[in-house]
Amino acid sequence: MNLIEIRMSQKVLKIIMLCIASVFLISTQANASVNYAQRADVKQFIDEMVNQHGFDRAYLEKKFSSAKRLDNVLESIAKPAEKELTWKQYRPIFVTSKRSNKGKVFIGQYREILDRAEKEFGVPAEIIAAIIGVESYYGKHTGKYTVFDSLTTLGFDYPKRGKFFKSELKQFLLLSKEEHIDVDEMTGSYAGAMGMPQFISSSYRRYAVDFDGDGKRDLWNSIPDVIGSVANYFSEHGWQKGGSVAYPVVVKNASIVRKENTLKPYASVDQFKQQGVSLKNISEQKLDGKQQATLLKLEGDKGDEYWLGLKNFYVITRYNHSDLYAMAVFQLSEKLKN
Ligand SMILES: [Ca+2]
Repeated sequence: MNLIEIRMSQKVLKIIMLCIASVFLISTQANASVNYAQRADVKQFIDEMVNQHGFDRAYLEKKFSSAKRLDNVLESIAKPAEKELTWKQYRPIFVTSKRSNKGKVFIGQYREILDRAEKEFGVPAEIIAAIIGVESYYGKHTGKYTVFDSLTTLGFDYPKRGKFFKSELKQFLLLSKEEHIDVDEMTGSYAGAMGMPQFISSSYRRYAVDFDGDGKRDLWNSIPDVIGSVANYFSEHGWQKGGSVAYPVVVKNASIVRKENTLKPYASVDQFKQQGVSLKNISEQKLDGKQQATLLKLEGDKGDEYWLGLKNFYVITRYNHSDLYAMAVFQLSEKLKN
């Protein structure tokens, strides 16, 4: 959601894979000479947390004096924007038989909880499972960075997005306090996405739910909490119960296709039909023509593909603002149905 920060350029992907491969070797490439607690900007931040949020000054000073600046986090985030992956490059990473087989096992194992989440939030089991499958390979890869160190590094040593990461750091400390979790135990991606669903701190505080009833919201260890939280996130972002996500279409006149894909639906299905867009699958012709959609063009392995993305497609992009991400989640979820 990143939100969750999946910047899927080829180079970044390689780095991610390298990180996974050698995570025990490089998880704390730290610059030991930095003492954050002595810096004026950090002192100001501590003042705010003490005065506005009731934190103990001595506790925060101690934490910040031992916070590590993670140089590899700065390197990862500062990579120049590179060519985005195309759909034909992106799809084989996430929409694989291996990932769908593992997803079916996951669904079988947690059927009861997924059904309960579906009933309560209206989000299908396959969509919830696909999100967890894409984000962390069903909970296997949740990130090895100490999020306190990552967010301190990014908040105070990455001016370009310092405001955002300082805000996330604040949310993170509040989360730690509310959930009674030691900041040093909270691990995640280099950009601070945590647990099996990779929630950033603000999303964790706002959307995570205690779905196993133990009084805690634990997205690292409780699968029920993870399932309920993903479902709640979708529900809160307007998931339409029983609604479709996307349909493959044929486009008669390519000039109506926008140069860049628009994530948000911007015209009705009927309007697209009037412009020569037709559904590929006849049995789906019953699609409500009044609902809003976006027309997407993706570079597939057999040439350009066209899709109508509906409201639920847009909702998936609220988890990660990427058309490729949403399409991968949708197609993986479809594979999980069979
Ligand atoms: Ca719980």
